[in-house]
Amino acid sequence: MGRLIAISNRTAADPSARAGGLAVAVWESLKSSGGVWFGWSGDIAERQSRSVQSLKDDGVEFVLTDLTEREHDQYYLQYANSVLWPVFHYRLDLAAFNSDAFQVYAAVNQRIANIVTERLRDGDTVWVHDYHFLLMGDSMRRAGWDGPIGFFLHIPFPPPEVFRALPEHQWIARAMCNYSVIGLQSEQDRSNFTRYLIEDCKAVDRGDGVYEAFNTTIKIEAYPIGIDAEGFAEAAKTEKAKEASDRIGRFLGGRNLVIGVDRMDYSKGLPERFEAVGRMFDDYPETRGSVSVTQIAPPSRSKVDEYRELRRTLDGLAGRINGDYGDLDWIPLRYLARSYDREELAGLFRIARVGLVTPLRDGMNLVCKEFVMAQDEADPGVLILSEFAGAAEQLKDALLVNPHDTRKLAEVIQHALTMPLEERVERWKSLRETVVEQDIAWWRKKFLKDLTALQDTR
Ligand code: ADQ
Repeated sequence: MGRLIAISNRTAADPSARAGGLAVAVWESLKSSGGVWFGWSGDIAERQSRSVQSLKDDGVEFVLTDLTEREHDQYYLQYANSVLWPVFHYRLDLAAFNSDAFQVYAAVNQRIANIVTERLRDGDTVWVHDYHFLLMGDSMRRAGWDGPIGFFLHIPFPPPEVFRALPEHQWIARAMCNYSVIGLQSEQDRSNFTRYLIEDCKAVDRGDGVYEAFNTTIKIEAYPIGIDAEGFAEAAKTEKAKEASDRIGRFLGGRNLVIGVDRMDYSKGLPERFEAVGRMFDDYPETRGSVSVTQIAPPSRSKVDEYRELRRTLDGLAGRINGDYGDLDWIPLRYLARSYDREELAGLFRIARVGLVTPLRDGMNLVCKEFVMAQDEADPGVLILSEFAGAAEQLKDALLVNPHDTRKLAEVIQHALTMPLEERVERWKSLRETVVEQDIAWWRKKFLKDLTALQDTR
């Protein structure tokens, strides 16, 4: 096999960014093939001084470009994060449609495609990641690359009825048909995307995940992303993890911990989760004084208005719940707007009785898988998982909930808190088996097997 070429908006050029699931998966694949990783440097520069830097680490080459202020604003903040992110999470109400920003988005895809294509060699395999680069396949074809290109979408693909609201939907779908393999997180996403192609692009289903559209064939499959399962289980047993459990243990004073860990994003269902917690203290008085809920949610993309609004809503809800129910020696709902490192999170998950993962919509969600792997097998906690996370298709033995139904969610939290040990162990064993079997290496191999199969037939 030739070199593996990865393209993603952010790369793991900074070693501290190699801890996340995607970074680990891509990094491991690149190291074994002596690959190249293209992306944004993270810097903003004037057009004239905008550079393309190349650096090498452990046999992997990073080729990074700066963005101009305008590119950063229109391509990244506007089109990717204020149009595509909400639409792909089924939130047309939050989309700030903007066709000027689309032009810049397309231009950035083309500019990076040119940088990549100039540096490609025959036999290279290209793997593009996520919604920042939906047009990359098409842009690379324009730049002259005719080898296989794989694409993996980390976020959901919406139903055709929602996708059609995007003014540029035809352009985007047609451009995506230049990819050779398109990977989606779940069966639901795969079915949404292929239904759109059949209904709007006259695609023909050739069976076995192969579709024909616009005179080309595309393999379209669900490849649910996993985590470094054994690595996370180990992280939960480190000294740092234990210190974090001890610190929160002192605050808990023997109470049960219910934990949530998310990026602060409207897709994660945080206001609904807070409402449900308030409801639980209302409907189940026995939980007052005996349960502490901790939500960790560092602000992300704080330049975008909706996130500031979300922050205000959460501050208000947490204040109300603590004002209504709190006591001299008990804070019912703690909300920490900061991030913790992997070992600390693992330690917090391990000591929690319940993990609350209730996004309104999520491509996969890795936190639920991390929660499972961090548990103590002799006394595991219970996972409550939204039926609208991609992970719900795999983790059937979690307590699956509709996050909009806050009354029911309150009841399910109470049920999880009182679940007998035997049932907790049984559910956890089954969840653990899936998370270990379908881990990050399994995901990478599954995708690359399909992509390189095309390379071999050329
Ligand atoms: P995200 O939306 O970022 O990812 P998720 O998969 O849950 O969501 O989390 C990614 C990582 O961030 C996890 O490893 C988690 O531990 C970490 N993280 C989250 N909150 C944190 C906090 N408060 N402090 C420290 N670390 C935190 C996108 C898609 C998901 C998809 C992933 C991978 O939106 O649906 O699962 O990509 O494909």
